[in-house]
Amino acid sequence: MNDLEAFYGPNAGYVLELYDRYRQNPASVDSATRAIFDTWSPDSLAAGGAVTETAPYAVSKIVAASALAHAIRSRGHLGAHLDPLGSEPLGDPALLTGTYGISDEDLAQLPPDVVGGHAAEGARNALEAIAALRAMYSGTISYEFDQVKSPVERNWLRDAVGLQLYRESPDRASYQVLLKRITQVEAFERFLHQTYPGQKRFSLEGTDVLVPMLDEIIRGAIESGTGEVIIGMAHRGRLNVLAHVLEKPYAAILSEFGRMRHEEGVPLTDSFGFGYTGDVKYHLGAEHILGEGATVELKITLSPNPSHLEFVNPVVEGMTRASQETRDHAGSPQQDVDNTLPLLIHGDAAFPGEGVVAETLNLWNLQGYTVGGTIHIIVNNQLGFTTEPRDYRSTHFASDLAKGFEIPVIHVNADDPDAALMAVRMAHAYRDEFHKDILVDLVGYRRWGHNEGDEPAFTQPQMYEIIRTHPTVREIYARRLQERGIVSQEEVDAMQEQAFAVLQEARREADAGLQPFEQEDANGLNGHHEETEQPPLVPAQTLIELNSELLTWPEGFSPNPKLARLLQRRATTLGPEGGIDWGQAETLAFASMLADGVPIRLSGQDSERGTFSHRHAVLHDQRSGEVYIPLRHLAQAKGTFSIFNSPLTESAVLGFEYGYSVHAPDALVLWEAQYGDFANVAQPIIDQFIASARAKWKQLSSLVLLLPHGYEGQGPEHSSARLERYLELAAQDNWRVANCSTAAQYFHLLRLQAFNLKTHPRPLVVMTPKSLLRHPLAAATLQALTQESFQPVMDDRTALEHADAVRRVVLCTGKIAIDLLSHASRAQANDVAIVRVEMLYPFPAEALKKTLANYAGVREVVWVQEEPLNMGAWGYMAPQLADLTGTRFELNVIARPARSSPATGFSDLFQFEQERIIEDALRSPVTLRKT
Ligand SMILES: Cc1ncc(C[n+]2csc(CCOP(=O)(O)OP(=O)(O)O)c2C)c(N)n1
Repeated sequence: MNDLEAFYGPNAGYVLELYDRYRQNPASVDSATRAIFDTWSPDSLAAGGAVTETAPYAVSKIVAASALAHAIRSRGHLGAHLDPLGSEPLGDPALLTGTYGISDEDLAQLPPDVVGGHAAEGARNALEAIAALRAMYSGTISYEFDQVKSPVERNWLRDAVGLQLYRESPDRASYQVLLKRITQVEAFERFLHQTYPGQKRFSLEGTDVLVPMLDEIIRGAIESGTGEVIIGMAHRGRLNVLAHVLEKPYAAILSEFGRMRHEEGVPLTDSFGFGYTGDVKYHLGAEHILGEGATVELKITLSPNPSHLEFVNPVVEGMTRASQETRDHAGSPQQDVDNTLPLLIHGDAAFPGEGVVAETLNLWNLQGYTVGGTIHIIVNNQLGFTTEPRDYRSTHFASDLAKGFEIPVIHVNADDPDAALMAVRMAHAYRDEFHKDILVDLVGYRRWGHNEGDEPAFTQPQMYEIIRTHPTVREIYARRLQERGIVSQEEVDAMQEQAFAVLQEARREADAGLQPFEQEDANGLNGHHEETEQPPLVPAQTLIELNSELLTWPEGFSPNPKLARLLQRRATTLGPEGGIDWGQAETLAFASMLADGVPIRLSGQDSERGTFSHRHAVLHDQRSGEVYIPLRHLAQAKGTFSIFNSPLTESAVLGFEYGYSVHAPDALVLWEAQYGDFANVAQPIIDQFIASARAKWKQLSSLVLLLPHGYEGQGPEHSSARLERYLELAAQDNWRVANCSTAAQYFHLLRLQAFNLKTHPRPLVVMTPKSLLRHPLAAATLQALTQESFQPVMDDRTALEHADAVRRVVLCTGKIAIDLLSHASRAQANDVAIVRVEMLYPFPAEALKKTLANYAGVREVVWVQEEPLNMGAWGYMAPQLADLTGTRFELNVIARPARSSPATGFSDLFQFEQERIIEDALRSPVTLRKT
């Protein structure tokens, strides 16, 4: 044979490439191929000849077998039997023996080594080794690892599969325990189905094995000494998880079905007064301590969840990070990723469809957000409500999105409980070993409609024809165990009878009202709170010391000289001349809180420097690039300081910070929007969590939202933080909404929020300024920081000097106040007082009343805002001001006309309108006192 191409057929190029690799490094090919190549001589190849009479034939077969083995390892999932309903896998020619020009007979002639790896161990020939490989990669479990870039991880994963490290060989009793568990899961659903027909429960049937999978993860968590497992999941199977994993008593769940009313015995009005309005049962969270009081305890937390699918993901990640960190010391928090395990359970339609999933996956390796890996499980019932995969995702697998984040994927058929447990054991071990995310795609089906009132045959007639006759997970597993002589029919029946008997008993209890389930009110949600107390004043000397520490950098550390000069100006502003700007006031507030022992975490886009270059919390050495964070080096600090530039993401980052704040009630957690407008990208986190979680779930948070806001001619998108939306959502004392006009007020507001962390936790929404960041009229003095406190309403000091002359009180909030106060025509407007409403919600009725009482001759109250009439605070203020002013004064408004877009893109129009607003506001009142 002289023609290599003809001899080796289509594999010739591949063989030569392998041979080249072998010549450069013999270890780079597997041992069987190496043994063949050892017999080759480069000269014979150069001459285009065969190496020996027998080797070339063997080599072509060897290479073919080796290529087939490689294809099975990397694409076996395309041929795997994942669908319990029996649909054909996608397949791939690369998985077919014939594609390589060989047959099973050829494989049977070859040694198993040509397949290599662990599949070869124990096999008598290549055919058996390939069969073993197919069983590993294309059975009821299969894997996708090629997206993992690290060879160490890939080898670990291949070994785990090849050695079947996580396939346990349970004893008889363990099989029976698993069957019993699956029986409980099924019985629970069946019992609810029969007892409360048509009531929504979002049955787990078809993916019943999820519960034993969670059991297995929890068992593993106990073994690895994990302190807490935090679970995020949607509606599907949630009641089952609550009952069996969180051990919420059956009777409690059944009584919720039976009663469908709010807390028994509590009059509705009282309940609303408490601020608690509750949620449907399949959204509720729970906590459970396993082994309570024993030496090893594990806390299991199921986060409450809104209907909005997948938005709980970042919240769980944030809770996890909070649970992993200690913060009671100076510097940065100590994180122990082994302490807390996050577990996210997704829907197959929601996972590829909801953008917040990708946003959250992107967090896994970011220093500010990593939690050392999350175990993801897609409960894949192959339908999203009535929508089929071909209509809801563009990729073949529901899990494909995860591959872009280098996350390994394990697919498993939900009718094979043993394989499903193996999948989670392996996932857990990978997470513990590499501290990375991993995903299990649990492929099952949905036995009923989306909810139990739905008729699925309307839309999926063929699928449901199959499901109707498809045996349940329990039936299949019971039969399998019976066939293997592990259980008898009598034992199977007894398990079922017992499971139903327990449920019957629970129902009796529920009907008798013996066990109303009420989670202990650990959050101390207790009625309306009048905010009268202020944090203690910070002594001037303390602030002076902190300020000088903040401006002292380590020996040899050299930040940008221009920045250093700018910052060193802060050394003088605590003197009598003042000039403490917004950034400095914030830093001093933070420093004083750290000295009080309040840990701080702040994140947002470019927040380390600050979008408007005003913060500079992180300094960069000009030569080494090293960073120095002064707030981490304060001698007096008793709490940690964290600050992170976030990814360009709003939903996931805000959700994360919200979760962090819930789980770290000791810390002041702040999220800063680049511009306030961008917060609406995270609208579900605001609506579904921050604004309403307290009322729905008694979940408490003190998260601070910093939202740059103010009309400065930058166009429609950088002017308004949509203040109106936060005010519209304000009720039941759910949060505070503030718009400060001075650095001192901001200083005091932050300290007030920190002060209230323990006694009165509520989120705080702050409109933060842009032009006021360095405006002289917004700057503070040391005295204002150390001798004053937060004022919900700021009176007009100048007007007070001639209060009797005042006829018009202009009420306004935020930056427009400074525009009015600094306008040229202000000097002539002696009869106008400019009063600032700094805390918009809770509405400062008392403070406003007192302020108005200072102006005996006032005839008109005018609300002045830069925003269009249909935006800003007017819609919220109007009825409350009307109540306040009654018939004594005329109540008017000055604003831009109602608009659909918040601001103009034309700077001349902006100027014109702004001028008009200010001049109208400062013009002498024309209205007459009403009778
Ligand atoms: C953000 C959001 N959009 C729409 C819905 C309405 N919805 C509820 S369940 C569902 C289908 C979810 O399908 P999948 O993710 O596969 O979960 P499954 O219910 O099948 O377990 C839809 C569209 C929702 N709850 N949340």
